[in-house]
Amino acid sequence: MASPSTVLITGILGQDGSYLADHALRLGYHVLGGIRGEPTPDRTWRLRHLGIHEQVSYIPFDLGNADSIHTALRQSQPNLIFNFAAQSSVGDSFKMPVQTAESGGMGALHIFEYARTADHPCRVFQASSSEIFGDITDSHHSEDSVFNPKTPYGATKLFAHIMAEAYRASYGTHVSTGILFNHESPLRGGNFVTKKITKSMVAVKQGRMSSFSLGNLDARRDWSHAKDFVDAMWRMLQLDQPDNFVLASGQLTSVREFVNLTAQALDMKLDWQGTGTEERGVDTKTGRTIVQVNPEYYRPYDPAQPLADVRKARRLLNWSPKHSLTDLIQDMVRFDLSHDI
Ligand code: G4F
Repeated sequence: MASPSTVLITGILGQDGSYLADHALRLGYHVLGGIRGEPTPDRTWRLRHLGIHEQVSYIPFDLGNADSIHTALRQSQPNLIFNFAAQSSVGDSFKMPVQTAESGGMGALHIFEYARTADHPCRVFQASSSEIFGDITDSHHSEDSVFNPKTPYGATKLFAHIMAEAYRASYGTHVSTGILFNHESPLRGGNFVTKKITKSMVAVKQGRMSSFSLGNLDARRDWSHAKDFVDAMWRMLQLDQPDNFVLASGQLTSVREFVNLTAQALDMKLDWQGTGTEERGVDTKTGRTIVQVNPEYYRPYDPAQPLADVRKARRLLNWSPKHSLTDLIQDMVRFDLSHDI
């Protein structure tokens, strides 16, 4: 029987998994990382950066394989499970809808099923997503808003979200979900727009790159620091009653404005010229084009993100974010100035 303080984290090698592992270790928990494949240095860089790689134990865990999931859970008997593992890129979900659904949908269901049948107390956090809202239907979107996803990623996340509710209602299983708006950090993967921007702008500043391309500059997102979200997720599993919670800052910012704020953090300034695919961001000091638009990065469907209503999380979790968007960008830029990851 595992110690009563075992936390199993799926997706521990990603941004949220790494920060959550750090949080749990600081609180004295035994942290197990469920991973597919080997914990090689190139895959464990986030845990190494946080200085916690040696303190984490790994267990084979393949979200696309039911036997692997049940074996890992029976062997480790965790008391808390944080389920982050999934194909997490909305953009990539258009290219691989089946894998997205298998890992993100059925994988989550097997975890809930373990928690339902376990002979020891087991609480689950399921990473849900603002992508489950789909079209904007309210002035502010809360846990009770209409869910109408249009992307394969959003549809998959909604399946797991509703299953979590079904397990709570039908069996009393302790599964909470975080309806997560965008959350970023220095440990964010380079396939997401924020990291692409900070990393590219730093490379331009350091003379290692002359320009880079983005897709939809008008897309607006609600960006928070991942560290703040991890704190809220932990609080969710401390509640007696499991529930759903929207996590967000409540503020929308465009991709173009994120570029401007990154430039500001690097003591640069851009002048935007042209429109549509001809739009470009020009460095006001050098007159050189730094940012271009490449329609290859447009998505088949890119729904506008709604404004978030975060009152429930603030009230019931007694949670408030510690980082502003400026703090987040400064943190990312500081990291990118000294690391090429
Ligand atoms: O950074 P993104 O790829 O994040 P996206 O699609 O909003 O998804 C993230 O947030 C969701 C929660 O809201 C999570 F569920 C999900 O797992 C993930 O964490 O793209 C943000 C926006 C999009 O509108 C995209 O069209 O940026 C726009 N964009 C413009 N140019 C770009 C680019 N996105 C990427 N990845 N790369 C570009 O060059």
